[in-house]
Amino acid sequence: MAVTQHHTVCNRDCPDACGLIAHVEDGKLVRLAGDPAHPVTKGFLCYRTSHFPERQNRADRITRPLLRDGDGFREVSWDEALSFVAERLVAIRRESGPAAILHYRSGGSLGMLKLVVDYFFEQFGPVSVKRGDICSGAGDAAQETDFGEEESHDLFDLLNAKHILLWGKNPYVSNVHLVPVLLDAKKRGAKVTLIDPVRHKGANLANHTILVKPGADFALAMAVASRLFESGRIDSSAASFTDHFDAFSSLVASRSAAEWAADADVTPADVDHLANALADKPCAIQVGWGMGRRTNGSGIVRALDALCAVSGNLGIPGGGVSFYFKRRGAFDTSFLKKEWPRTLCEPILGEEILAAQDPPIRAVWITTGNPVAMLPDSATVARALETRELVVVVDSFLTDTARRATLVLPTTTLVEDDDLVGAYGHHWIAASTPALAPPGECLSDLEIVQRLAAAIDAHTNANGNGIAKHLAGTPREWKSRMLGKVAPYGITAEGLEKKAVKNPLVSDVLFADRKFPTPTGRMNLVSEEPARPAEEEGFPLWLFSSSTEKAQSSQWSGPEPDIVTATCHPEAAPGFADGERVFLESAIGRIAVLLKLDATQRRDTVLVPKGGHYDKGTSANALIRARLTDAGEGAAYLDCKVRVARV
Ligand SMILES: Nc1nc2c(c(=O)[nH]1)N[C@H]1C(S)=C(S)[C@@H](COP(=O)(O)OP(=O)(O)OC[C@H]3O[C@@H](n4cnc5c(=O)[nH]c(N)nc54)[C@H](O)[C@@H]3O)O[C@H]1N2
Ligand SMILES: Nc1nc2c(c(=O)[nH]1)N[C@H]1C(S)=C(S)[C@@H](COP(=O)(O)OP(=O)(O)OC[C@H]3O[C@@H](n4cnc5c(=O)[nH]c(N)nc54)[C@H](O)[C@@H]3O)O[C@H]1N2
Ligand code: SF4
Ligand SMILES: [Mo]
Repeated sequence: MAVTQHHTVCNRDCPDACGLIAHVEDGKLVRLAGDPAHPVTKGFLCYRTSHFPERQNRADRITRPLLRDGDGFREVSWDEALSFVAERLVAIRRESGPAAILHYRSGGSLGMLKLVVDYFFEQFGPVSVKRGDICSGAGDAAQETDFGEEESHDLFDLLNAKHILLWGKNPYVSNVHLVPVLLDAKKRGAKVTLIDPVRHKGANLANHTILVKPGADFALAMAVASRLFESGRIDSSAASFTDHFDAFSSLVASRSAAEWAADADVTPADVDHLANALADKPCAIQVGWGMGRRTNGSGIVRALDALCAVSGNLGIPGGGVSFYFKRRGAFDTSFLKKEWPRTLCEPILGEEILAAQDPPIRAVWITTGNPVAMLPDSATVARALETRELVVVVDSFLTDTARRATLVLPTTTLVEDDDLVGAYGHHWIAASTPALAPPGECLSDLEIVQRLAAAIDAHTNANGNGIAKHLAGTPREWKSRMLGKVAPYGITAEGLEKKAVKNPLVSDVLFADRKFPTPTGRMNLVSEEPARPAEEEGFPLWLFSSSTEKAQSSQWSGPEPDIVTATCHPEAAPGFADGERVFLESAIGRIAVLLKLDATQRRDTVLVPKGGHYDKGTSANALIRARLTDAGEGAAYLDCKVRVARV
């Protein structure tokens, strides 16, 4: 059989939204490559998606609806599955009101058409939904508070920078298409500094690396600001375009640069290095997403915003403090009213479900998520789902979450996808189309809610006045509907299916006029130090559960490890040997791991992959308490202290 090539876009929860070339032979995905014509993808893909064919072709893919039958499941037809769930949802709505149903949607796909599932639950209910954001809530809140909006400079504006600060970023693993841009910037003379408590491959491309103490970046930023004040290198106009300049100055002056530096466990030379880089404009700050996942995470991002502003790097080409690209900014989602009767806080979802009253949560519908493995405190999330009367999970595999479902509905994967995608690491938008037909009876989330709406209408004798009519439309029609804002620029669904286009609604440099969409029109400088987590007696090591190149959150490409590898400095595990099987214990749980000793790491950290399998004992979230960040209702995944213990 000949191999055909199909152009599409990656919908994974990743900053890069790559153009993909899917190689298909005899209806089977044999290879995935990067689109050479995409300006950011540049013809290459990350490890996890290059190896996606192994996942796509796994024998344990769910291909028919599965209905709970005792401890296991039995395969049922779509008709049986949908009439079962239509009947149950309608009964719960009638008896307890729609707020008794929770729709939880996470990041399994960043496709915009997934919002049609939200729309279904708005039309059917509105039901209860989550609030807050485990991923970027703290940083989002920081930038919205400081600037009144959250956006980034054009990715290629980094080529105008003299200095680039990679603040808590691991580009080789979680943002691989940033690497060529950094290398190009270096060729043009830019100097790169990495600030990260973990020594990773990013250090190879950095000219200077600072292994800051975990969660101490606020103190580090204050140390740098202090040096800038002392040496008269503060932007003289800063007081005119910011609020709280005096309060910020007093906060910086409340300790000496040396005291702040000691608190961050960095040398005065490191502080000088950063102050010099910021003063030698333009200096771009690239803020990673992981650092915000701390109880002081929003405060940390606010401190970096402030550093950018007072050093005069705001609003200039090659400067800025870039955290998140507004990936939905090009799309029209005004069909959603977003008026929900009740919201449950995502980082503490397990407790929230268990505690909900008037009405209690009776049913949970899960779209594009594996909350048992990926939310903190997996045990409580698992218990919350196990004790509901109806749990519906739409997925392609029997995940930790799906195994706790009443009904599992089989769905499409990223190469069978028909959707619109924006990126949170650049400004190009694109549309996916299926490279191949899904196996068995898998349906897209869109088709599932369209069919469910019809089943509900039949059940309620709605006779054409039900909800199905609101959801009608082919994927192409839904794409066109969401492209209303950019259609005047000649952007169409057909066009985007062929070629990615830069969102025409963005500017390459932000706040060039130093005007901000805040209530006062000025930038908001942080003026208080956020509290750091209390020490935990007996648990000396900071647990880093950060992205690994082999997995997209809990979705491994290729074989999933049977045991977690935990990397730490030999002195962090005295008396233990490299390769030894040990326990990692936190205040709430423990998992077995294989120790890997690495003398280049700090002595107070231990590193495991972020996504694992809870039932197999490979998920870090068995150890991590459900705690909120200081703002934005994010999850403080990284404020988890552990110890190494003998098996
Ligand atoms: N391969 C792969 N790529 C991914 C993902 C994946 O699962 N696998 N997930 C995707 C998703 S969902 C997202 S949101 C993004 C995640 O993007 P990030 O959260 O930014 O990615 P990570 O690589 O987990 O973390 C980035 C870096 O932050 C550092 N860091 C942690 N705490 C601190 C701190 O206190 N101070 C400083 N200075 N640095 C700190 C970590 O050591 C790490 O090197 O990546 C996406 N990309
Ligand atoms: N310990 C720790 N935990 C973390 C993090 C961390 O750094 N450390 N990071 C957090 C972050 S940043 C994030 S974003 C979350 C991610 O949390 P989740 O979004 O829950 O992560 P995934 O494991 O990717 O689960 C997505 C599921 O969606 C399914 N899926 C894929 N495509 C589709 C589709 O088209 N339709 C449907 N219905 N399903 C689909 C996949 O098979 C997969 O099971 O994890 C968080 N959890
Ligand atoms: S996961 Fe990210 S880097 Fe990998 S192919 Fe998809 S968009 Fe590109
Ligand atoms: Mo994320």
